[in-house]
Amino acid sequence: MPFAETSMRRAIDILFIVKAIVFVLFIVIYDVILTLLNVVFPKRLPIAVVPPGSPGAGGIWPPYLPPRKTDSRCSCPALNALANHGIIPRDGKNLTFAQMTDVIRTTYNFSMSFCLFTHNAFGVIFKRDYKTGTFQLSDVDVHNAVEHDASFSREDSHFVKDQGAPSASRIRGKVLPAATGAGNELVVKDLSNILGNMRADSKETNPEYTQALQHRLIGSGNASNLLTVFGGRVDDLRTFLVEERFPPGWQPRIRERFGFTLLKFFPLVLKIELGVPKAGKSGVKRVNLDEESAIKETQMRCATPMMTMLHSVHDALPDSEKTKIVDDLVTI
Ligand SMILES: *[C@@H]1O[C@H](CO)[C@@H](O)[C@H](O)[C@H]1NC(C)=O
Ligand SMILES: *[C@@H]1O[C@H](CO)[C@@H](O)[C@H](O)[C@H]1NC(C)=O
Ligand SMILES: *[C@H]1O[C@H](CO)[C@@H](O)[C@H](O)[C@H]1NC(C)=O
Repeated sequence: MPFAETSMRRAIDILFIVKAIVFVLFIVIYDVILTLLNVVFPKRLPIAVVPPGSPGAGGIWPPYLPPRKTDSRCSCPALNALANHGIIPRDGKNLTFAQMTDVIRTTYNFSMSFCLFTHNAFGVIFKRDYKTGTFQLSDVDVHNAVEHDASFSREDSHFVKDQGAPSASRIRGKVLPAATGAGNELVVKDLSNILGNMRADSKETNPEYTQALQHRLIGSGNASNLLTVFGGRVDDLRTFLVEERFPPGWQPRIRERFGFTLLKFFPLVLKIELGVPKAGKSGVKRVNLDEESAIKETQMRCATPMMTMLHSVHDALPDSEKTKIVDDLVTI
């Protein structure tokens, strides 16, 4: 019955749209309420942002281990860091969206509304169910879904297919040196400039370069997170972006009691994106690769076989011993 089939499909489409509208309305109202509560309630103390009992409380993060070859990683430093610290499974596999919402909220202090919104959006982009769907980190990297060219921490996928590993030279050479803040931090206009430079460079060198509007906004969204979660601080970002690890004692710089809301996020994203100098315009400070980066990269490559060994020792230990041994090894 083609007629019945069409009307059925139409009914399903309408149901989907109605559900989406109700969901967005719910998120908006929820987000406004949390934003207002943030104004009323005092901020958390800088050392007490992570709630007691969650990983990172008191600045104590579970041990860091760099990823193994078989582990799944993606182009997002924030998600990789969670796996590198064992806050989500270290292999980066069999993750659920609901689990991610929880962990991201307590680790980076995004608001509940922010997490519900972004994770449902990921569910839609990747066509998985929010509650039951599972994914592994590398699933995030479908080119031009979320992952896109001219990233802060990755070479374009045209040049480097595996987007799971950060490019230390890019971060150390093109991102961190752009900081102009008084305390060596990246400020809004620095991030706009970096994005402008990255896009101009990619356009020049990458024959497959694209940058659709949604990718510009995701890029500026990343920038806004570097500014808020990390306060733009270069010293913290060096560890976080290059090693995808939390500096010892680190806590998110978002201290609002109910987390970072969408109402704060979107205006900042727009501010950064609108500040991006148009490609080809002069006056953009082009920063050069510092020599330190080459040395550091060699050191990282040498450290890899040792880390593989460390991983196998770590895996073989009883749980009670795991934390202690790795901590000892890391402090050597
Ligand atoms: C994924 O996790 C679920 C429950 O969390 C478990 O039942 C399932 O066996 C896991 N699958 C794999 C491939 O690890
Ligand atoms: C933003 O983050 C996504 C991963 O979450 C990454 O694929 C993308 O390249 C990043 N964009 C920029 C400009 O860093
Ligand atoms: C951040 O905000 C939430 C409220 O959404 C709060 O319950 C949580 O303890 C905070 N987490 C962190 C890491 O700050």
